[in-house]
Amino acid sequence: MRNKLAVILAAGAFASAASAQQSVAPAGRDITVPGNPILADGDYYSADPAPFVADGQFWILTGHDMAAPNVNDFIMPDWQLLRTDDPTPGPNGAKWTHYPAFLKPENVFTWAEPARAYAGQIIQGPDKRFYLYAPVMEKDSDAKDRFAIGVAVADSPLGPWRDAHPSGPIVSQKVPVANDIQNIDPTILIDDDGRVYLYWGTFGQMRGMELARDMITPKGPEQTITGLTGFFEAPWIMKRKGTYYMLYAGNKAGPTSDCTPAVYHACIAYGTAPSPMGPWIYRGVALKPVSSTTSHPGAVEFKGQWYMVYHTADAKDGGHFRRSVAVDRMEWDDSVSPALIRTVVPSFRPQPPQAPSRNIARSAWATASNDPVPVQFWIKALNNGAVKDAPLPPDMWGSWSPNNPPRQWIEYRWDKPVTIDGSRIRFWNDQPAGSGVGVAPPAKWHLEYWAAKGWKPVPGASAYGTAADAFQPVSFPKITTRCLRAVMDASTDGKTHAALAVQEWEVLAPASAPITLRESTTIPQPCG
Ligand code: FUB
Repeated sequence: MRNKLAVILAAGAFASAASAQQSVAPAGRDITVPGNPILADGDYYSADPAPFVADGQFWILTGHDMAAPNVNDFIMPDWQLLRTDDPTPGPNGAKWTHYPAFLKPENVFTWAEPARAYAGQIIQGPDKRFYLYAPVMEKDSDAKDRFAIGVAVADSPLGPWRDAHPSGPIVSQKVPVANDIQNIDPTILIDDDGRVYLYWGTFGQMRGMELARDMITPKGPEQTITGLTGFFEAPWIMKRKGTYYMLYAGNKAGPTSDCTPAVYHACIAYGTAPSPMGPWIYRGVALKPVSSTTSHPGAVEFKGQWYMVYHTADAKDGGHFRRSVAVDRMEWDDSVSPALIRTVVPSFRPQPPQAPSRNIARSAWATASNDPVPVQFWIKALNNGAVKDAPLPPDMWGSWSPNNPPRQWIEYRWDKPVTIDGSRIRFWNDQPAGSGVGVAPPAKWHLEYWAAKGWKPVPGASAYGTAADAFQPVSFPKITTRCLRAVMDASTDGKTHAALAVQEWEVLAPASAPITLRESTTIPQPCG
């Protein structure tokens, strides 16, 4: 509370000055971290990590997600810092210091709006001072998109921070040259020769530009960066053994993509170049998609070991807009030149054993009548055990297309026959029952199982409820099968058919047992 009040007072004191300054070094709180995510208890969500090394310590600048569980928006009022002298958890965990809300956009940039403290980066300049490159919203701009990149400077990561370019952002849709992209996600490199390069961008558009050695003044020209296959956002520039590496969130999607099956998800992809402005060549995937739809990388060498930081939805009550920062080792494959990055293996906190369950869907392999499913949906959402109040398309299987057929099915296959006597399904809709457009609950549905020679309706089933956004339970006398389908007749207005969507589909065994997750990547034989 003391810090919050002091920051408010500081903001008031500087309101009429040409530049703002956040004048309080915030207090940190020490925490012991047994594994990922670093902040896991749901008190503080953290996103968009950017690591840096200063004073022999490993630091992470992060954003701060504050969206309510059912809000699908980036509610990000401030930035946080995390600091440790060893990011790897030992037997007693890693020791971190957490500095919550150490900086707000409006307290350092007089020209910025509160909120939307998106992904920034701190780097130590040649003058030993720290420079923060921060995407914030300009409050008095008539640009179509008011996101802009400001630069702040401080003698210590904890501040006080002041605007290094008080006349406004160094990059926006208006400066240094007009552009029509969303100017966020800056990343910065000070090259071995002292030249400084800034990159930024999102929605598939990346720009790069040289800055003057003062770390602030655009030198130009602003260039469009190409060659980084599937680039979506979140670039991170780094250099190793003379090669320039660009990590980024990639969303080249499809059933055979090396990056992601579902377009809303992202992998962390990377490319290399022989010089800061390219030519860039795609090199592969450095981190597979995580539990949040967005993925955001940063990487740095610390005491001889490289680490990647990223965010996930893995904290308590986490979500796509309640993300949490994780850190893992990043290894190199020096058998090729330039070296490749070995795909990072995410690690987790020790988890309590899961409660036994009757649901055996999690050990099944899922497919659907509309395979390959449209890339906005994700077939594996059917049996991932996650149900959300406000799901995004990749949180469900779905069938939307411009001309929806009257019937669709989803299918589970197991490696061996299973005995079952119940099921629960959770439909999702954006249109009411009886609609012929959008996604509506099914007009009706039923279960079919593979019985020796063909698909047969599950005998003796109880009523099949069709309401969306609540599990619809069905029970039936025991059957043994290796394949089960939920067959859905689409809602119709008599002219066209709506699409269908299912968030989660459980299949119940007669008795609870420890949950088995499907580990095998081999597709079980079809039943028919
Ligand atoms: O946190 C807001 C946005 O989400 C960032 O700017 C992107 O990189 C994505 O992580």
